[in-house]
Amino acid sequence: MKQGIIIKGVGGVYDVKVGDKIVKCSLRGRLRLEEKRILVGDRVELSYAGDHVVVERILPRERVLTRPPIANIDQVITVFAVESPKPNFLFIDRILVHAELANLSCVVIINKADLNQEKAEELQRYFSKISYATIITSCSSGTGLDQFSDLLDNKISALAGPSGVGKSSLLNAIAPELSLETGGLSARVQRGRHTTRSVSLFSLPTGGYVADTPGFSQLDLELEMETDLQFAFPEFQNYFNLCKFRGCLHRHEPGCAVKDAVESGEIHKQRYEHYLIFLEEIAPLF
Ligand SMILES: Nc1nc2c(ncn2[C@@H]2O[C@H](COP(=O)(O)OP(=O)(O)O)[C@@H](O)[C@H]2O)c(=O)[nH]1
Ligand SMILES: [Mg+2]
Ligand SMILES: [Zn+2]
Repeated sequence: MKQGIIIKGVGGVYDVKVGDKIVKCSLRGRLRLEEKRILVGDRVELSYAGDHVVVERILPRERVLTRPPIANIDQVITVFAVESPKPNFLFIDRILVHAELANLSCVVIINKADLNQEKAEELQRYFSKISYATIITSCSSGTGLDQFSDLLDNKISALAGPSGVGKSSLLNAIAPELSLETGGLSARVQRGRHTTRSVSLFSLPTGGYVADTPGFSQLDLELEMETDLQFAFPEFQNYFNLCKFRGCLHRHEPGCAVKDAVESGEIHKQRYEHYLIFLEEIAPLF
């Protein structure tokens, strides 16, 4: 029985990557009845009946990202530009937090370095300090593109970031045969036409798969408790056990080691402010 990976699904027809081919499949009736939602990234077993191919079985999933829905995802890659558009740090943190809560490893790409190399390095220091792996790239000069390509090698990744930062350009640079449209406008037009945005994976010649996503505009956190949010901020880890109160939310509690670390500059004020914004979203004070 052949195995493949679902890379796209529209109206009950699935594109499955099998070896180096893409095969159109439908689902075995039994699977359709089970209503187990099949996701891009799912590894499946196929059976062949003449030229008709059906998905027989979905193999057990490892990690799942729920928004956008991708099975067996290995990493989230946050992309932004040094300028044009200016980095939106709240949006970047939203993506990072979302990935952390899904227990996914996260890499930060600082693109358009050709526009301001100094700023790119400053941003790299900022994110490295929080403990994120970062890559400085430029589609114009070619900086960092080999590293970017290596990062995607043999993995399933989601590229997340706002429109215009160069996500499609980065993918075109390492896999020209994708010939993705760039410039941002076309993507917006397309979104207007299809109200439900379905995610699909691009298959890379080097063996990886990548989803080009607009980012996570909503932070619908699947948290058991509001005390879980602090775990999504790696640089808080050394402090929150030192807070005076167990269950400290690092908001207004006295003897808070996280707030002290913000005061002394060990934790970046902006990150703490974003923590408070997210906390307010999941656990409003009033
Ligand atoms: N200067 C510069 N422009 C870039 C770079 N990467 C992409 N762009 C430009 O930024 C615009 C948006 O790129 P696009 O790939 O469509 O961004 P996306 O919306 O994130 O997919 C396009 O006009 C690109 O030519 C870069 O590294 N440097
Ligand atoms: Mg794009
Ligand atoms: Zn605290």
